[in-house]
Amino acid sequence: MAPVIKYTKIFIDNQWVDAKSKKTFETVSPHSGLPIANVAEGDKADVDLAVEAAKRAFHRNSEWRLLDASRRGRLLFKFAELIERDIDYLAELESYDNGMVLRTAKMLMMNTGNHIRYMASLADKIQGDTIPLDGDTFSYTLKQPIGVCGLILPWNVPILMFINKVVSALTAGCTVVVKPAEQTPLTALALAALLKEAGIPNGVVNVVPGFGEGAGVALTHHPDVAKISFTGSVEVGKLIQQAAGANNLKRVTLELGGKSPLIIMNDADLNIAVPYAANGIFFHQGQICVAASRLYVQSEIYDKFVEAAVNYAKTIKVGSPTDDSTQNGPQIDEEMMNKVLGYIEKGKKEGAKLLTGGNRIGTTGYYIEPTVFADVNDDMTIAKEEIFGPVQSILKFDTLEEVIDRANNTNYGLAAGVFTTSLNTALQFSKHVEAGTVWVNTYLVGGSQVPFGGFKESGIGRENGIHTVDPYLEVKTVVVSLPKKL
Ligand code: TXE
Repeated sequence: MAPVIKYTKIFIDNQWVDAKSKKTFETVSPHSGLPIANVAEGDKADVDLAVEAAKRAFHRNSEWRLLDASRRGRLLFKFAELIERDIDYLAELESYDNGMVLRTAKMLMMNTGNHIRYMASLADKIQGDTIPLDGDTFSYTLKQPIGVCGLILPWNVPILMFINKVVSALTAGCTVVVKPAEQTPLTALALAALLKEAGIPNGVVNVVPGFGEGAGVALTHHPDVAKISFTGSVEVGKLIQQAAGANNLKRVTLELGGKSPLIIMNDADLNIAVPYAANGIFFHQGQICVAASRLYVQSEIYDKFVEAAVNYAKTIKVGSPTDDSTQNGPQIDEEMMNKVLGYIEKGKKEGAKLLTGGNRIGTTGYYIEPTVFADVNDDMTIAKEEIFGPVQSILKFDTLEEVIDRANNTNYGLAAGVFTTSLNTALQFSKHVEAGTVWVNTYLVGGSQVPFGGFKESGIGRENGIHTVDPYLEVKTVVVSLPKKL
């Protein structure tokens, strides 16, 4: 049964309101292709109201600013508890709006409460230094919240993205205006309702659903927004940097795409490497920024590996996100499905060997067969551009040095992996590959404690880890003159 949709309006100042224009847009089920709700479509007028509310809530005398840091943390602990109370409902809503396999949504939700607690527990540990400045002085630093933050979310893992950004910003003491992706607005609104229930003061969290060119652009150009944190495409990331430069030099954190290389050495244990490589690209239908989308296999084991990879891909069960046996669900929407199918056509045309998959499944919803290409070379489009779909591209290499250079020959730098039983190979590769995360004999393992982000065009800044609040803070130096040193 479909989950009940409780919230479809804009959330400003702890109130649910229609768009000023009264416009709405449809959010569509990726499984059926049918609309599941009409959601208020915010644009500049609504963003202006949301930013005003967030600015009021950030005033030095506001309830939020006067709250002790430890109580700010505890308020977010309450949010974690409420998420745990509603875990099944939130997972169902995520799966319904996004097409994420329900089991996957539940698995991701299981850790959400503790993820929030990790970040929120940093609230009363934000502290400056005392500094032995020369002269008759006493000098120290304060770390203070940056102000109103615009948080622009993607559609691939909507709950996780909301939590990473909103909880980090609130832990720092900022106030926020969130713009969820137009494909998946529902869980962000449900989470806003939980923040209100947890007792978040008016105006601290605002959520304006809408489109990139409407609400998104309004937020990135708003002079009272001090910072944007964005996860999405490189193309839009660059526009956000430009918008920041064109007006108030907003601080910008970007988590963008990837074309992550996974290296399988001759000495790797194939019983482990084959399933990890498959999961690295097929998990969530390939719609993850760290997808292992360039799979480099060393020449001695190449044929054997390719055969095993194809056999593995053929076992992946694609079907309705709510079926217990389903491993892969649909792509997010028709546009993305067609984009992925377009890449598959290009792969065939440019001479890669299609060994399994390659087609849309059925005519309802946006399903694609798990697809494996072998004999891919570095110049092919499927080896260069982010596909964001269930397409495994296998390339051959001979030496470690060669594969490091080839792995780095891209504008991206989000993640990388290596399967080997040689410690030397693992350490050399990890040192020289240009990527924000490197996995050795594993892939897709992460968590609250480790920083996440990209080199090169994969992004700017890091989320998670002990420094997750830093991008939401300014450092202030205070120098006090003393009559004379005693
Ligand atoms: O992303 P967009 P799309 C990659 C992936 C995918 C491609 C396109 O390769 O195929 O991006 O996906 C908002 N100003 N990733 O089109 O457009 C938009 O409304 C301000 C990687 O969905 O970048 C949405 O909320 N905001 C990725 C968000 O930006 C704007 C996750 C992302 O949309 C805007 C998703 C503008 N001018 C896609 N234009 C990852 N890194 O995990 C759009 N938006």
